[in-house]
Parts: sequence; C-alpha cells; structure tokens
Amino acid sequence: MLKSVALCTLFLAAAASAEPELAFAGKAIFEPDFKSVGTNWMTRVGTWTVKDGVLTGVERPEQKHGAVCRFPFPFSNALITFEYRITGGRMASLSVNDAKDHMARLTLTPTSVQARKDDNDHAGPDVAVPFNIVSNIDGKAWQTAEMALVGDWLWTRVGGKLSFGRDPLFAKAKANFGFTVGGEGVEFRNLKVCEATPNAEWEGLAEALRAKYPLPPPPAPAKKKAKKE
Ligand SMILES: [Ca+2]
Repeated sequence: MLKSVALCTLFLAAAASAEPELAFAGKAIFEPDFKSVGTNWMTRVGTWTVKDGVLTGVERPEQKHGAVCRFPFPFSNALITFEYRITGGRMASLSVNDAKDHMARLTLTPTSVQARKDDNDHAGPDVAVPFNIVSNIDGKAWQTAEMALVGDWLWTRVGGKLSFGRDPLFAKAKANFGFTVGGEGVEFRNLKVCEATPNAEWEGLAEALRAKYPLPPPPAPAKKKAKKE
C-alpha cells in the first residue's frame, strides 16, 4: 500500500513538472505491435528489425544515408507518442512528410532534442527552420517522446520539456511519418498515433512558454564581398 502510494506520488510529481499540451490524446488510430515488420512499411534504407515489441534501426554505411522506416499513414491533426533509446547511434528522428517532401521533424541525440520545420519548397538550397533545443536529455536511456501537429502548430515534449513552433506548412495534409537513424542502434517501442483534441488554452500559454523556450537566432545571411572603393 505504502509502495503504491509512493509510486502514485512519483507519477503525480512527474506529471506536475511536465509542460502543457497543444492537444490531448483521443482515439488511437495507429498502434503497431512491433512483433513483425509491416508489409506496407518503407524500410529499404538501413536495416530494420523488430523483436519483443521493439523496433531497431541501423544505418548501412554503404548506403551513405541514415536508416529510414516510414509508415504510410495519411492524417491531418494527430498526437504521436513513442519511446526511444539511442544505444549506439549518433542520432535519430521522428519525421513527418506530405506527399512530396519533408514537413516536420523531431531530432533526437544522446543528449538533446529539437523540433524543426523541414525544407519543403522543392527548390533552392535545403533550408530547415529549427525551433528551440532542449538539452540535458538522457537519450541513452528510454525516453518518452510526444509530437502533436494541430493546425499550424508543431509541438513536441520529451522529459517534460517542450520544443515547438508554428508555420502554415504544418496545417497541410500529412501523407506518412517515420523514424530515421544515424549510426548504429536506435530502438523504438510503444508507438501510438491518436486523434488530437486541441487544448483551448494553448494559444494563451504559448507566448509565456516562448519566453522560457526562446527560438534560436535565424541563420546568418551569406556574407557579401566588400565593395571595392
Ligand atoms: Ca529549398
């Protein structure tokens, strides 16, 4: 009894320290059991295996590209949750695409996480827009990660901390999402996609949260050559 009370207190303390949600989880709409690799998953890049409910991705050096496992899963607003552990890899990500290109990403390293808007204009240089970085995350131990895409917002939470931003691109239809792995050995489990019920208080909270999670400075413009006098 005492033990269960202590556990409950621990969970409550963890919940109390977590930052607020952009959206709340509704009905589950995709929840693979990771007992076998789905026949419609796109896993040609890298090596992807499943065992005991854990999906493991490993980069194949000869492919010169991070390992990619994509789930064809069209959606509009959704809350994606999963657990990850970077056992031997350099980094991993949860990435979301539209029918033609990348849209949104949560980058996971052994020590940090960062959400970003991906380059999506099919032209010019590849320019992504990173949002705030969250440091002091122990990515080598199992961590729970959450990503919500609702309207023009991208919201992510790992270790109770947020990385988030907004852009009109996020409101467009999503065609698929998946994991990427750089290096050897990143594990994923308990992946679940739920319908997202918007948090009506989010807009009011976002500004104060931004003061706590400031955006990085925009990339410096390319230097022009000094004019000759
Ligand atoms: Ca571009």
